[in-house]
Amino acid sequence: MEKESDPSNNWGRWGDDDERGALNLITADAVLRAVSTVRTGTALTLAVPLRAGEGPIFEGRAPLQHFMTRHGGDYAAGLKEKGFGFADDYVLVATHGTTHIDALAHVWREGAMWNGHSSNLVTSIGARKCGIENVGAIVTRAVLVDFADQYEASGDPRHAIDVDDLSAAVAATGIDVMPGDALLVRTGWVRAWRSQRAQVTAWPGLAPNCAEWINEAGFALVGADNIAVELGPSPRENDAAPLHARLVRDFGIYLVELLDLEAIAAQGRSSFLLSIAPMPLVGGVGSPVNPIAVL
Ligand code: UVW
Repeated sequence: MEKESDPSNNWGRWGDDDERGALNLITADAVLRAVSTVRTGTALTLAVPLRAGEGPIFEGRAPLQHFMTRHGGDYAAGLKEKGFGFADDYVLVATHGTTHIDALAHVWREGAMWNGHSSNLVTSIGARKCGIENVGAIVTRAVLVDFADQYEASGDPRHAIDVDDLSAAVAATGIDVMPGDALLVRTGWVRAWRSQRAQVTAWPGLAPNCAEWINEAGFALVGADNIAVELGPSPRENDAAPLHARLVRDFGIYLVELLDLEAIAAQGRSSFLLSIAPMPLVGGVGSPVNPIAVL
């Protein structure tokens, strides 16, 4: 049962022990609303390809490594199997090092993460509260807004999308946003990065003043084709990630980063079914994902 809302945060709204935050808004009705948007049955991935040694990836995180542990060379060297051959491989990937979802245990401020859980519960052996395993399967309706051309036209590597831009773009879709919907924001950064017109040191994104509006609209998650959903580096001195702090820690709203929104933008659809299934990595603070849009 939901408690009365507190405009300063959503702590306690889904119970004092809650570890799932705004995903509680994705009810069976929200899933059925997503299903009702399906028209053609076309399915698209929203993930950037995983390539060994390549990004895009935030500075300080190591790119993915891919190791082949069984391949044709073993057989060429004389390895025998009974009538067949096979290949095996391993990947070493930062959970936030490609298209990914942040767990609620990813961020905190003043010693408290989502719902007031202590940041001391996140240790070198993993998160004892709010780990990524709490997410489960996400199926909901996505609302897509597109600022890619505005970013290109601005010439500003840190083009800011503020609350007026965002609310006007969502209103222009004509969609009546409902609790549990997902907001997807195409900033244009992945397109620019791919054609070597952008760096991982600066990216366009949502301004800090978007947080309260996103929460009041009822979005359960926000995804974007940039490093951090929010504008980076932060426009606020001494506040490295203001939108992470408000959305993830205070409101329990999930962030999905480094999406590839090029193919879905080309479809000209503002709403569709979105499915995201993080790895059930117990104690993980994020997970690579391959989000699927169904049109
Ligand atoms: C950054 O904040 C840079 O990204 P993420 O939220 O994945 O950690």
